[in-house]
Amino acid sequence: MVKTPGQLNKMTIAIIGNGAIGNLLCVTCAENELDFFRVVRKPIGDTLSIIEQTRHSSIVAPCRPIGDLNQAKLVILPLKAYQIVDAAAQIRPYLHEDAVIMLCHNGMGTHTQVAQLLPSHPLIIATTSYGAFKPNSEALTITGRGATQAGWWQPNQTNQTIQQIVSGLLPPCTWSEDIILNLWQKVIVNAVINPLTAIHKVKNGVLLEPEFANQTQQIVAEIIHLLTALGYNLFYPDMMKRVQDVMRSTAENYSSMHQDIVHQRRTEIDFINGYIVKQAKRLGIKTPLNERLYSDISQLEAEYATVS
Ligand code: KPL
Repeated sequence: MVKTPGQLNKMTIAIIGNGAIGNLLCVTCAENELDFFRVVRKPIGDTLSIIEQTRHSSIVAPCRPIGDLNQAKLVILPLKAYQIVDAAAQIRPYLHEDAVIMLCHNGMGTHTQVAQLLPSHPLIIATTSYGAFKPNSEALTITGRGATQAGWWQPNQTNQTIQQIVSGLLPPCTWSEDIILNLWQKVIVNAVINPLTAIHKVKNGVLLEPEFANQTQQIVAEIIHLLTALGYNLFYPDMMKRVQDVMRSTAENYSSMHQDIVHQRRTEIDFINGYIVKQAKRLGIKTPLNERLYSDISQLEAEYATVS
């Protein structure tokens, strides 16, 4: 049965952290008049300033203590991939027994660990092409409203009310029967765009230039080879088109990995090209270009880790 807005906004949502996608979710919770709060590590104000194209506005995005998590029936972890497992372990003692957990980040490999850590909590995995960044901890710039794919990790754990709420958060949202396949499709895009833009210090659209064609083709071909061995039926021309479409639609953006490298932050490489390399090694498959990108980005991270 479809719930009325009144029934939906009685349910409390908790958003973990103060990342760009987390704050974007605060904006869309506010737009949907949902009851929500944030759980953050460092104290920040409750007001969030928003810039979207030429519009400036603000919302109240309350921060509450971790102990209040037991009031939330939907707990979203819109964090970096490398923060997920620690965050899941930290929130575990405070969760309501019926809470549904939702992950939304680039890369792969965290969901199995979260499912093991929180076995009694239904898990939603989402991937979105919405874009946002934080000029500072109390501001958010929304660069694009894209689309979202979401799916339940265990098909027998679905909850229609929560599904309806999630559908309204980063719309349009399609529900997938095989969200892992959708994550792989996104990983192909990230495995090309993220390391290449970070290494060459360019915007996403620059990768459409002919000098990057060979590398783009080889990265995609290596991943398709791996996916075929894993039993997936993805076609090289479709995936090339998908990668180029994203380069075009986000041409003016700097990828998240480019931004991480510029700001000397840890990147999600372990969960993108690193994950691909690990899976390929397990199956005895060669992915030399993915290996090189993995090692180049890891090297850049190691350089600033030793300097700072
Ligand atoms: O997801 C992205 C990212 O930057 O992490 C893409 C799709 C490459 C857009 O910039």
